[in-house]
Amino acid sequence: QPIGVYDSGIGGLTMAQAITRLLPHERLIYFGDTAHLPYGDKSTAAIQAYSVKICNLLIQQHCKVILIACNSASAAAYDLVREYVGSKAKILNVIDPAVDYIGQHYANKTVGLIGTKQTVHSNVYKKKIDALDKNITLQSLATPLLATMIEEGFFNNNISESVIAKYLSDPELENIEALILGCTHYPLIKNQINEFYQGQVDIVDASELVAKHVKQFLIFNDLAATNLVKEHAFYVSDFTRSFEESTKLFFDRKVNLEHY
Ligand code: DGN
Repeated sequence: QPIGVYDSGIGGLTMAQAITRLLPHERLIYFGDTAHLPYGDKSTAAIQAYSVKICNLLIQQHCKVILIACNSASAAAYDLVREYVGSKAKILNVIDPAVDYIGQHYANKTVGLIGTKQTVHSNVYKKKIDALDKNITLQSLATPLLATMIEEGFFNNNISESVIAKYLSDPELENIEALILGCTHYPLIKNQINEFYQGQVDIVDASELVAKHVKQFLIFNDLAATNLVKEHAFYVSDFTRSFEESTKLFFDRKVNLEHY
């Protein structure tokens, strides 16, 4: 049985890639909800409705686990989707693995978070980090241009450099020891963020943490695949060139996109 992975667009591919590296036997079914991109500016109700529709498809495709590979949807829809899906599939989100990591490494410290408006204004990271009771101060900044900029292919160039520098110079992010990349698109600009901080701030990229979490989850629940049977499948709700090019970038080959 496959693992379902979904995001508004290409962001979740950073998670999908990390999972395929760590778990080469697992088959993935990826859904990029490109017709409704970006999720970050949508209402909670809208993101919940998109998530339910996508989960229905992934369940029809017999996914054993569904990873909400989007922070905005993890913030807006994780609880609802878990309840909706019930025992038909296990639902994982991308926020909990990052929060666990922060709890283990940054007690009594100040940590920054960047993400979409939905993620930051939901306060989900703050609530989960406060619940750890480790005296961690979280300073958050919504950076709504970043995901759209990345989705349009603007990364590793001087335009993305200026946008990144403008956001990261915000007083809200002063004196932080680590920065959580609270959007699954941001691993694509991790190098540029590192350059901005010149190694002074640790960058918490959830993709590897999430992949490890998925692995542990599969092993613990005795759900891990033993031999790869079929190719991964990719669905989109709208064909976009940027999505097609990104899948090439992540999977080193042209993949067949199906419309749903
Ligand atoms: N990649 C998504 C996230 O992690 O929040 C959403 C980005 C977007 O749609 N703006």
